[in-house]
Amino acid sequence: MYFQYKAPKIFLYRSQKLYINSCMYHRIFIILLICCFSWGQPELQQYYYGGLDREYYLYIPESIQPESPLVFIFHGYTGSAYGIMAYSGFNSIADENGFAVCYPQGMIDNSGNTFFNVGYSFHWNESVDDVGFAISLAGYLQSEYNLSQINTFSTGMSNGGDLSYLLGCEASTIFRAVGPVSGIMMEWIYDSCEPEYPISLLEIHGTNDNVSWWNGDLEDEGGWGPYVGVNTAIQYWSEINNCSITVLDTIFDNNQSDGSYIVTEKHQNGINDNEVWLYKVINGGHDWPGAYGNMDINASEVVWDFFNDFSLRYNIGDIDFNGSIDVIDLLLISDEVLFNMDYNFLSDCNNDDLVDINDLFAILSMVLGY
Ligand SMILES: [Ca+2]
Ligand SMILES: [Ca+2]
Ligand SMILES: [Ca+2]
Repeated sequence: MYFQYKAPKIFLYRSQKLYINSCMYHRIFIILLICCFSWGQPELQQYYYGGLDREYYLYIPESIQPESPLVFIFHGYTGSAYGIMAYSGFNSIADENGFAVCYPQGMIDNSGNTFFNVGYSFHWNESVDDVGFAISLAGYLQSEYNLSQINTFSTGMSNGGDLSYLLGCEASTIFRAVGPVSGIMMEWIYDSCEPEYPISLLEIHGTNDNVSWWNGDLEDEGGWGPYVGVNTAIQYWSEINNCSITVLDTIFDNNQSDGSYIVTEKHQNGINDNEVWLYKVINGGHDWPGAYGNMDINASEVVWDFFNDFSLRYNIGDIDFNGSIDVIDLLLISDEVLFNMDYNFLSDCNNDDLVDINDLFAILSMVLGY
């Protein structure tokens, strides 16, 4: 079960027949996709965190450059890292664009389903710290594979999208932007969300989503626990980013047999040029567009383009971000070394996790053109 369809039985009061058919269809689709996909893919990796053996897949294109972006992709409730790696097609987007992709695997809950802990009501007794896990793993991968400490992002399907919202709230120093797909903000997350930095956010969501309801579920009728509606969540992120312009548009209805089309709502001109985008899939369901459901767009490409647009361009050694390595940067790093200031990765020219005299000489030689 890959997309939250296998909610506990009490949730199945909505059109059970339709639900089961759509579930079977998606299962067959995913099984076929995985069969075609198995060759040449990364192996499952282990990572010990919070007293647990966690697992993830990491895909790094052969031609990747140092300081390339890192994208986390979290699967849905009862889903798997392998499943979302197969249907999202993110590895080939990484090949074309030069970034690394990490697909963490959720733990198993009391019902025997894989999950990421965002505090669903039936997870009241779960203590798995997926936020801590994501932060820790991001730091490890950045350092181990020389990936960007700034351009690290999170997306995910459904439960994985919900976690991306939570990471936006609680780990905004690690994740530069987040892009939930069919995700929602649990009410407790909405109420407690205070990002250290406001970050850009993209949500792709169907108005007829029968799992993560468009208008939210504050009364907890669906059994996941209370969550706010999509508009409420987008409004919140738009406000914390101080976005002052909203641009509406309709995407060309490329596929007229998928039963849906997409209206975009882009909140722009925010703090640090941040933007908050909503891809509203009119009549769309609980889908990852392009893989299943709406076929007018490829959600994975939209998410990557969004992350790419909001990546910070920088060069190691250009400490003041002005586009050149010069005497000002030399003075800045001298201060950092002399006054033992906090670690700044832009000053760590030899990538040894220290800023010291070696980095000062490295910048000096760059300034002198050696
Ligand atoms: Ca369409
Ligand atoms: Ca500079
Ligand atoms: Ca160094």
